[in-house]
This record gives sequence, C-alpha cells and structure tokens, in this order.
Amino acid sequence: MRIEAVQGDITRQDVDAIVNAANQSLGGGGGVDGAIHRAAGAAELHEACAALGGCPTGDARATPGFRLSARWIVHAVGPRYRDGRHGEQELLASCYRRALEVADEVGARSVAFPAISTGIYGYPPEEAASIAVETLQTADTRVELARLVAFDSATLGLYEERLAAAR
Ligand code: AR6
Repeated sequence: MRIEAVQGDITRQDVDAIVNAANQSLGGGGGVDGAIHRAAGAAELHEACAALGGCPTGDARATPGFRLSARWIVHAVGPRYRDGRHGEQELLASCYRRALEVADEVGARSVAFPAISTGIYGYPPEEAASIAVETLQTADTRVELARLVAFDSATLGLYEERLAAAR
C-alpha cells in the first residue's frame, strides 16, 4: 500500500472512502466530524449513523458518503487522551487497522485519514502521527492508497518526517 501525506480538507478528497474521527454514539459533533456531516448531507448521514447503533472506541463502521465525492465514510472512534497510560496507543492504532478492515469489506481501494484524536480528544500530535504511519505501514490490506490528510502545516510536517524516515 502506498502512503502519502497532504494538507487539506478531508471532505474534498477524491478517494473511495474517507475516515471520520467520530465518537461512540456516531451522533455527529464538532471538528472533522461536523465538517463531514455538513458536506455529506447532515440529515441523511445522521440517519445512516443512527441505524448503526454506535461504535466502541478503537473500532470503525461504514456508511455511504452521500453528497461527498467519496463513496464511503468509515467512522472510526479514537480514544480521548488522558495520560498515555490508559491504552491510548493501542486504541489509536486499532482505529487505523479497523478503518482499513472496514474499507476492505466495502471494497474501497483508496482511503483518506484525518489525524484521529488529535483535536477535541487531545492526543499529542507527534505520537499520534507516529502511530498512524507505523500502523499503516504494517497493515495487511487490499487498500492500495492511504492518504494522511493534515488540516494544518505542522501536522503535515510530522507525517512527512515519519514517511521520509521510513524510506
Ligand atoms: N479536514 C481534515 N482534518 C480536519 C478537518 C477537515 N475538514 N477539520 C478538523 N480537522 P477532531 P478528535 C482535524 O477534533 O480529536 C468530534 O466532536 C483537526 O485539526 O475533529 O478525534 C467528534 O464527534 C485535528 O487534527 O477529532 C468526537 O466527539 C483532527 O482533524 C470528537 O470530536 C481531529 O480533530 C473527536 O475528537
């Protein structure tokens, strides 16, 4: 699988599936979740999410992308960061792994990821970027392209450093 990093808005990515940084209720929220709900069509996406009955932390669920260019949205629930001693690393890695597994199930071959948990959930961005890159690099998947979408240039820099180190 090819892994690339770009700076931009995940709702505008031309890929088969975009990943949402959701919460356990899948009821929508702020940050990237709010942006995805608005861009996909809030009413339809809300109804599709409600039918899923929630999602545990570290896991992922798919809905259609509705008005997005992406055919699918994979809603992944990242951990809230406390102190790094409550399983946060494993739960965040699990989000990336499960999002790829769900992408495989729906047949998506290109998937864009936001920096899960690094906004409202407070995960330190440096460690989150390392976990994202390492987990994607070791994943067993039919997905051909994983695109890490940084909202800001600092996050893009973190991804670029880690991807360059791995080459
Ligand atoms: N495109 C790409 N990245 C974005 C966008 C965008 N349009 N908007 C924000 N980001 P956050 P979390 C970045 O807070 O920390 C919601 O209320 C943002 O800069 O969206 O996992 C949910 O419902 C940051 O780097 O998600 C949950 O309750 C990253 O996306 C909770 O927030 C993630 O920030 C989840 O918190």
